[in-house]
Amino acid sequence: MIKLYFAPMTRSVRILWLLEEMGVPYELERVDFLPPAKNFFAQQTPLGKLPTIEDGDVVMCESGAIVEYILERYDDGRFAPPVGSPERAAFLQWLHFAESTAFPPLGIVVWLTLYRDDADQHQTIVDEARARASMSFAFLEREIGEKTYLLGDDFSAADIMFGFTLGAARMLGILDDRYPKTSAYLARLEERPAFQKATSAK
Ligand SMILES: N[C@@H](CCC(=O)N[C@@H](CS)C(=O)NCC(=O)O)C(=O)O
Repeated sequence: MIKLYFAPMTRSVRILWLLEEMGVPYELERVDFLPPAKNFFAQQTPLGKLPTIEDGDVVMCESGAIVEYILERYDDGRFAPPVGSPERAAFLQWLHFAESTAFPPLGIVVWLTLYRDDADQHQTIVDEARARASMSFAFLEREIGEKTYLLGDDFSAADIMFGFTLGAARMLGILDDRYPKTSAYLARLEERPAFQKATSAK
């Protein structure tokens, strides 16, 4: 059975959300998130990061990779398009865009405004990071258009990856009513019972 090391409000929410959507049995190991002001890789998990999973001999961190692994091993085709299909290309792009392009500027804002207490000395960098984050959401706003989910009518694990990023952006005041389609898309994600279970886990 998959063991998920979990702390609320961290990227481990993505994995819990996915497991809940899929109905895959799991064991939740609740740990306290230690804000990384000084030490990295210091979380109380086998690899020092959140999320971390154990699945038999497999031990992994890195949320996007964990999502792909769980899908490869346990999905029956409901949460990702087939390998090699055009839809798969879009799926992979959004899955990775969520963490590799959209999240990094948010990480800078979090780092400078929440984990350090000298944000006033870095206001230009914080402002630039917020502006750079906004560009990703402007891109998503154009791309999501009238679609229900990132791939169209079908929900996929890429929506889980992006849903967490959007939640963080809204919490930081970066995702707001400048992006009505993106905000409506996030609201649709929040209606899902698996999202609610993952985000209310204590
Ligand atoms: N790109 C990684 C980022 C993982 C990450 O930085 N997680 C945070 C919690 S959301 C963490 O463990 N921070 C403590 C640290 O970096 O040591 C992923 O998507 O899993």
